[in-house]
Amino acid sequence: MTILSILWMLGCSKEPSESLISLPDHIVAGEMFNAPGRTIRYTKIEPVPRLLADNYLDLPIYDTYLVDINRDGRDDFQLVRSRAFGEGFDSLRIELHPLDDNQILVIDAASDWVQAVPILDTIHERSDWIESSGILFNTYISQRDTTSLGHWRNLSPVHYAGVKTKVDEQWLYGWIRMAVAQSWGDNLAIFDYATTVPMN
Ligand SMILES: [Ca+2]
Repeated sequence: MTILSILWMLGCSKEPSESLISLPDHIVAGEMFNAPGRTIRYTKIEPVPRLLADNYLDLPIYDTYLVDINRDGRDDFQLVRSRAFGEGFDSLRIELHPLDDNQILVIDAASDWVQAVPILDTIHERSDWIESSGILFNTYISQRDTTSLGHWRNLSPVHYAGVKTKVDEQWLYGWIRMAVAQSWGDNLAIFDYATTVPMN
């Protein structure tokens, strides 16, 4: 038996390890329609819910918006806006909470800053994910000035939060499109969202 035929036999004896159910391994930010290798479930929100008002003092102390990204009747992510009062300043924070075992994309795995993904960027497993709450931005407002921290501050209008949900122990990738108004810097709107789904 030649070395070549042994190598051929070794190659043939390899068991297929991949599941027969085909799961897309990424989604492109802003992707709404099915593409080769990816089935997309897209949801547009009407009307656009605004989490924030024109003046932060008019805002409720706490409010939330739930996202059922694959529309199976079970909420997957929660946007939370909370307002707090400190000594000499108020603070206003927008967070993205993954529910159940879901995860969100952050700027690096050691932080909890939610990444603002530009349109057409690929969201995939090699990104940095956390399963705890992440912060879009945190704003401190005093009589003198306003300071914002976070990847979503001072952005051009539309960006995407990368998310993933666990289905049958495998990950499905998704995005949530949001905008931060430039006039005040802290006015967040949610427009639509999408996720990959298993392909039949
Ligand atoms: Ca769901």
